[in-house]
Amino acid sequence: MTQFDRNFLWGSASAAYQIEGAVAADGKGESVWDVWAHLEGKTHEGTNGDIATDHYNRYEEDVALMKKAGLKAYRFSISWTRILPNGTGIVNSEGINFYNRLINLLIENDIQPLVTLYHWDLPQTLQTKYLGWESEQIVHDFTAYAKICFKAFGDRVKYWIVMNEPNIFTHLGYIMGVHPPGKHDEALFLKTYHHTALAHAHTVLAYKEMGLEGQIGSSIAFTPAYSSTSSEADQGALKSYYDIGPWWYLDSYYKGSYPESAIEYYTSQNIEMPFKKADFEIMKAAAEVVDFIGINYYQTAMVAYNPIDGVGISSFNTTGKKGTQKESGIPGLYKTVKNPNIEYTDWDWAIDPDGLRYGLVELKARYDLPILISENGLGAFDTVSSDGAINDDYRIDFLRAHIEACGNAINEGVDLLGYMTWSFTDLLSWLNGFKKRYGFVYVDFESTDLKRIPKKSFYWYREVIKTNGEA
Ligand code: BGP
Repeated sequence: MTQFDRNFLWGSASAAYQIEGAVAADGKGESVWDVWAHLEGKTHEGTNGDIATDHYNRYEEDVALMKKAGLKAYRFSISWTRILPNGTGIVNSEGINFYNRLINLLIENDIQPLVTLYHWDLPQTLQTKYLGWESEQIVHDFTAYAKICFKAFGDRVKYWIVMNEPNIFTHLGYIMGVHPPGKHDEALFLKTYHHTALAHAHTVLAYKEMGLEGQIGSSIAFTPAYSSTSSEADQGALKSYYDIGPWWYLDSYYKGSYPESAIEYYTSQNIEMPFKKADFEIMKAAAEVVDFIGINYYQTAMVAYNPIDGVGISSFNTTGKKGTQKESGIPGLYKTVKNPNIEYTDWDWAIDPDGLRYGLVELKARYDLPILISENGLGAFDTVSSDGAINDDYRIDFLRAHIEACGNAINEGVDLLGYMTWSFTDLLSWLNGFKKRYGFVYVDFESTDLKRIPKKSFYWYREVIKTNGEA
């Protein structure tokens, strides 16, 4: 018998900057990504989202394909600068109209819209004006933007994701310097992350105050981990990894606090903590009423002790040349090492379906909330064969094993709302360009009409949905 509830949300996900294109159409303002991707050497092979899959102009074709695949849900993000070109102030009705058209079309086709409010495309005006997430003013401006969206679409949208992977965009933007604004500053990383937690909390509370019928949460990139040996040092490294990583990110959103041991660590490093006592009241109030935890799951990590003169943070494999990813870590605490028991993708991401079950069970034990898998998928170099087909059996194997892991987690008591694959069509990868593909639908980025071709996995997922997870 299937473990999946009959209302289980089988779907796929995307993000505005990665698909929409139409970068300046109908009054849209500039986002930090519109600027960043045009700076020399910031993205892989100079790729940018100016056109992307041109979803803004081709959304009808894309929704028709979703219908054909039988999707029950589709997760997409709203581009803040289509709604408010300067981040605050005058609302651009053309932007509202676009998302109304998309939402209505999805609903007409029995596809539940899951809407992300922030998937990294911060209005450039706010970056210029007060350095964006570095200023607490963003909390106010973001909440105001969210309320506009709730008012415009909240009668029809029943699932809201406030933030997408705040842990990733602040880490990449303020520690690694590979996302805008390209800084390397741990204190700023902690500060900007804290501002996302506050923005999430205020937004959740605002949503609840409006009394709309629907559910709200945020999506955190969740990488569960194992210790490489059972030695005390490696076990300690694993605890540090969780407290500085996943629990720091998730506790602030879902408990309204930060792990004590991590606060102690940062304080010992003379890094100033960004919070005020009153912040925790708001964060806790939101944690009490938030409806679900969103997680984006791609892989697990294996963690080992990292000596004080050990490795620091290293850059990612963005080329797809397997084996080029170096160890990365925090000296004196932990480092991530290769897991000898599992396979890796061409981008050196660990393929670990059972890690999803393990992670879901951990989350259930720590937070006891319903969970939405808001992203899971395999990035690969897909090729079109001579008969025009894309036989992505490796993607089918990957997704099938992860869906099985979801079923196992449900059997262990996890309340799972849905499963969104990343992604529906191929799209732009922030740091990896157009060649790292995730979709059920191949997009021919070389062709002028950006031709869409369903891959083998498209037809397979259709069966999965039809049989409620049995295929
Ligand atoms: C998540 C993001 C997505 C998407 C995905 C795949 O971190 O929320 O926007 O890009 O990862 O990552 P990548 O494109 O780097 O392979």
